[in-house]
Amino acid sequence: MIEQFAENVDLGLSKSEKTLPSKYFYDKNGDELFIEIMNMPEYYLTRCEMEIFTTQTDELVDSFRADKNEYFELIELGAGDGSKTRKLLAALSDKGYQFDYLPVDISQNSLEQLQLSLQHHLPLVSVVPKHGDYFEMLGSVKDSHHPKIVLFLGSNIGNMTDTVASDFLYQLGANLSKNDKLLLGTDLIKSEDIVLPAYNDESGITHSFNINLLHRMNTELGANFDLDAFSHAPEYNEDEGIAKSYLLSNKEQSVKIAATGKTYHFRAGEKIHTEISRKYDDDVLAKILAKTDFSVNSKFTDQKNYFANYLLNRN
Ligand code: AVI
Repeated sequence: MIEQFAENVDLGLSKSEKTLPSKYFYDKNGDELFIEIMNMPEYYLTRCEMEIFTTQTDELVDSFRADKNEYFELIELGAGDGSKTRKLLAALSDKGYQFDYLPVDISQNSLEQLQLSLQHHLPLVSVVPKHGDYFEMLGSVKDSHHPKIVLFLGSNIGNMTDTVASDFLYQLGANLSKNDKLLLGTDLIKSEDIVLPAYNDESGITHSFNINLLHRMNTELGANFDLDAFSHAPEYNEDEGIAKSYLLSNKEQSVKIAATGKTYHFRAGEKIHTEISRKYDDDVLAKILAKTDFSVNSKFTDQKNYFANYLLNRN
């Protein structure tokens, strides 16, 4: 795990345009900061998706076209704290569907919290947690032959480039069977005055979230990043509908990383690209789905039309 982290960091920091993979945001500290982000006034995404899950629960359940007499697996990729899914789990359980809930998450800590909270709130729902990253989990999805409904919520797909998203959905489709379903949560393309503050909040939580990546390298890879010598610098291109987060070097500096045995140089003002947060519309989704086995069945949006949950059918 540490070797892979070091390898990924070395690869990213050796490029002429430096990058770091966003999946390393999520250690214990990063998980906690992300929960704070979801509660920030500027971060509308979670509230909008929660509104959809709260006000259209029955419609979502109906869209799955599940058979009450046939057991199915409800798999959630990147489950996080599962608060939205709880609405769905409660409705499915109340309506008498037969299913197991399989939350998949890169964070062992989040999975444990989720399991405890579900045991408390929904003791009748059977929970089978899976620890790992989504890509690793794709193969294991295929091991069972029961019908599957996959949840990929929270705009998590937005943290992939379009090419990676398309490839990911292609592979997910290849591991599913005809008429399995995918519920995909996407943040919709909208103006900069709404999107940018969500990634640049007044209280500086997103700053801490981004800087935590450097802190993590200091503690886990023996790096000597001066955390005050970098700033959080998000950008949003409204035409493309893509937000990007950067860490900006406030001065010319060098950083040593013991785990890679190398020193990395940063120019004053040089940026490290740490995250992409892609926003969607029907056309963007259609292009991403073009080479996959999925087609759009229905679309659920919040009242402001900020966020959409697309129900996709595996053809
Ligand atoms: C997890 N993911 C969908 C979040 C997003 O909106 O891209 C991560 C995040 N990064 C900064 N704020 C939130």
